Amino acid sequence: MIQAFLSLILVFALVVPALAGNVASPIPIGVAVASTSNVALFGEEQINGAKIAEAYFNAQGGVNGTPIKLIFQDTAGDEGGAVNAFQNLIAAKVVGIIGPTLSQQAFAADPIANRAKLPVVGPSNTAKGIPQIGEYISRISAPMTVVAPKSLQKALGINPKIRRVAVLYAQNDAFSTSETSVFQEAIKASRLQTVTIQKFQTTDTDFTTQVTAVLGAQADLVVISGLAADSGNLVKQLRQFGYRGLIVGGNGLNSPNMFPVCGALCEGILVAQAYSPQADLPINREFTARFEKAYRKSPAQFSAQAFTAVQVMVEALRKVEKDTKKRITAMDLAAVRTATNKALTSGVAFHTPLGEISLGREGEVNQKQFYVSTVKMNPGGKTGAFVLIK
Ligand code: 1QQ
Repeated sequence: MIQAFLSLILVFALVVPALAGNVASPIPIGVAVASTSNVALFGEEQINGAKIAEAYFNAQGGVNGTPIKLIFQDTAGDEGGAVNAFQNLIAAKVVGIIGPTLSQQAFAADPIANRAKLPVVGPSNTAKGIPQIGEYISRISAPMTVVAPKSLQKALGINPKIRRVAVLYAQNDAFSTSETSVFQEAIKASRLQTVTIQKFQTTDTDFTTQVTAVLGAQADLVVISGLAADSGNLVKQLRQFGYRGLIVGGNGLNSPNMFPVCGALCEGILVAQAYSPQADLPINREFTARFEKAYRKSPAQFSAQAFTAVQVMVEALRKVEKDTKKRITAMDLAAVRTATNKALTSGVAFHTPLGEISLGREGEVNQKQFYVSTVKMNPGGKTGAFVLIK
């Protein structure tokens, strides 16, 4: 009896891997973002947003009745971590990957998924050149070429006397170097003078050199391209040393998790955003209500973008079922990955919390609506909010 049972287990062990060509149920979707390191300041928001999406779309029946399951893998903050997470997810037979958090990581990890022919949707990669990594790479995060200049224009609207601009950026990060070149061109195009360009590292905590240069150059606007912890400390030290002018922050300053870093001194930072929790759209009302119930706070951009990345993946899977008239779970994994990539980049409209978006053939996002917000800190200086500038 026991022997018969054991041989049954053996038969299963031999047969099941042979059947693993099909997609599992629930349908596994990989999420490779940072849950450790400094980059977890962004990653935590992404995980929160993705989990809301998983529950929301499964409550709607998932992919025409088959639920989805998000498989989370920590990328930590560097390229090696992202490569590792991607390899683990490919081995876990996911239909696609949402991630990684940083463009710096995407340039290292995305080529691996591209070679394995599985679709990657970047939830927060905004550097130039991301969709061009390969056929299977797309993003729902609008590139900084489109977004960054909007905050600069707002700063000039608030203070038309601005002439002298100090530019600071993290030189060891692909997004930051990409974004600063966009800012620097916009500064030139606005006929402003760049009085100093200062570099730093995303791991820096002491910005005395850079702050001294900004004050010495008598800048009346500071423009920062970095990540959250470094930029937060930079802002704090600028204010502590006596800089009084406006500060424009890039996408790395788009996280409420930066607020505890600069505290009350975060007040007034201007940032352009691809999302507003106030956007009056049916799906955004659903998203914000569920998010607020789960986390007792309002969602910010990185959470909304992670929700959106899950959404486009789910809608692409639904489209594959509709077009092939087959269930995803009755299809071969490789075929599902290729068909899902096609469906993602077919140009169909997705009605998301970010507004209506579509992904072009090359995988680039088309988004219509952007916002500029200013940071308002609460008394006590620990928490705050991005307040929309009309
Ligand atoms: C990128 C970014 C970062 C700020 C995302 C967290 O925009 O790396 O592309």
